[in-house]
Amino acid sequence: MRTKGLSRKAVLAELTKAREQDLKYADGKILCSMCTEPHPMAKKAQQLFSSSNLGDPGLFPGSRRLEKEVIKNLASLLNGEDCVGFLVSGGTEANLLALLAARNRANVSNPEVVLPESAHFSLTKACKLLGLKAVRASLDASFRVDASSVKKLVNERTIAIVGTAGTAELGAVDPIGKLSEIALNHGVYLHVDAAFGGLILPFLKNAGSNEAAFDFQLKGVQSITVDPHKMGLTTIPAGGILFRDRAILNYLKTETPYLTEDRQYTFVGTRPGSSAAAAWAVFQTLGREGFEKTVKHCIGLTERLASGLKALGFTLVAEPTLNIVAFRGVGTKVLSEKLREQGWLISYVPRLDCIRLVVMPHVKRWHVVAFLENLNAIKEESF
Ligand code: 0PR
Repeated sequence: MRTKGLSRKAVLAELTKAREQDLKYADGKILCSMCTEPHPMAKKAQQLFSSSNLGDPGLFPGSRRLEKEVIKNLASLLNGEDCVGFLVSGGTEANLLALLAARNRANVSNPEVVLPESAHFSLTKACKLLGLKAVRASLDASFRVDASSVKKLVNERTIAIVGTAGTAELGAVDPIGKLSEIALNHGVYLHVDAAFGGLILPFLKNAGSNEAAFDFQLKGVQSITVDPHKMGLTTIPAGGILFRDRAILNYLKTETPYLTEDRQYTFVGTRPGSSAAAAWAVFQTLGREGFEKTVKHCIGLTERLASGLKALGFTLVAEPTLNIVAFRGVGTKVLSEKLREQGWLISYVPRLDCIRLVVMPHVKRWHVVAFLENLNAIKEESF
């Protein structure tokens, strides 16, 4: 810590320097992130509410109201009119809270969780923290969890089954309807990790079909993770956890006797009211129509990218369900390194030996065209 403070100008100059080192979504080269440039109204709201703390909501009733309204909006998108929930630090905390509730509800010794092989690593972290054994269910040919594998793994120690609606690697959507049946038949808790897909799937054209159901309309689903700071176009941090009904909260409750409210249900204590305000501002500004337009843009570009990759002779790992494309060809790893050298921020997934691209709202048509041209040039000169 310096002894004497710097001038405002000097501090701002240093901040600007650091900011310039950060990559910008607007450059269109970030194709590996599930976050994006926040909507201008989210940034504005975040500034307005920068001192608000949802950890002591009696001091900030306005912020608390906005959080409740955001949760209500999410619940109505996910067909869960009686839901309760919270805005948390991200999908990791949301998944942790879901498994904590499930574990406390079941109250069995040597508890186990059935996780698809494709489950996000935040669930592995949660299992470690909660003393849960993760048993892995295998995937089918389209990288969705195989429901028969899940069924075989359920036993008296199982405290929860997890399904993913939009896997981080491929955007695959597990057959949540089948998982819901298994959960109901065995009296087991089902958690859906829709951290990414939860703000895409409700806006897709075929969202109404039974086959596509992944939310609270399925009676076995007890909780859903859905993150506004991914496809919700809001500022970080904004994860979301929704529970089917209020009764589940008893398994999460911690007494906080000297605060303005005498109990908390989240893991994090001090929580930014600005996250609630920012998400609220985006939901109000865009409405359902705005989200539909954003999703249409991303899906349209994903299709353009997928057909362009095929035309260049690459193989898609799976046909995209959401706005994620994964592909491979000859020397995929080397190709990924060359793309990075050219400034493209892409992910290489060793487990699948593929390059993964996430088409977030900051990606524009000309970025896709430039990427395909660059990829073709690298391919021509290297292979
Ligand atoms: N569940 C799923 C399905 C996810 O995709 C993620 C994060 C999480 C849970 C955990 O969410 P938090 O990171 O909010 O706790 N998925 C991204 C990933 O791991 C997170 C991310 C975002 C990574 C932007 C990089 C990045 O630039 O790929």
